[in-house]
Amino acid sequence: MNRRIKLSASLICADLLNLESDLSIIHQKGFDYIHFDVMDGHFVPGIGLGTFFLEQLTASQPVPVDVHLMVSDPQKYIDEIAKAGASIITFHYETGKDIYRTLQKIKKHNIKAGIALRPFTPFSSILTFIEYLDMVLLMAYSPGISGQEPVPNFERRIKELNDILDRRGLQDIDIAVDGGVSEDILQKLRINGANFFIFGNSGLFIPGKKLDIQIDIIDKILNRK
Ligand code: S6P
Ligand code: MG
Repeated sequence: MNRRIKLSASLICADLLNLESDLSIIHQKGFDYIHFDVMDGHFVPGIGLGTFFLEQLTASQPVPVDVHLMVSDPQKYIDEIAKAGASIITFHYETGKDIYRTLQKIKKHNIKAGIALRPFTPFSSILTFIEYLDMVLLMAYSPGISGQEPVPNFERRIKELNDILDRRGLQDIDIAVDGGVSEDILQKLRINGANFFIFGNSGLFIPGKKLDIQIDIIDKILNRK
């Protein structure tokens, strides 16, 4: 439970027409990552964020980028995404593709590898390879469409994963939460063991609210500064 708190801002929810300003605030306020959703319209309903954009993003600003692949065939994109400058690549267990080979492909680029899970995917499915991971990303709702509510009792799922990692002495694996991370539930997510928070429309890019003030609220809740 002593994992360092890490904050990531979900790019797809930012003000894309004023991106420079949003990204500069995120940097100044000490965010650890920019979260970059890649959607293929097959694994999830939406289509989004491609490699050219990623290349520009990593080349033009200093905050590292964590890429969340919501695609049916993650292996196919690993090299391209790593070369575009990703610092973490996370892909979904539910793709059913060769997990070990995909992890190897990511590690070959000397970057971090994460596995993402839909809300009802059991943890038993990842136990055989959990120690190879740098991060487990828990989707609080079914991926693909942002701004939904977390599934009921989602925090119990965080606790379950936290206990599994504790029992195995895997303190270095980040527990990430993606989807519905709002100021109302942040404390509950943290207490149950999450340390890597991905903020989108629910907690960071809120219409009518100023980004820097919203980050101050987050910092206060997490006791970050
Ligand atoms: C959802 C995607 C997320 C969202 C966003 C969720 O499919 O994986 O990364 O873009 O970060 O946050 P929110 O607060 O909009 O639900
Ligand atoms: Mg995501």
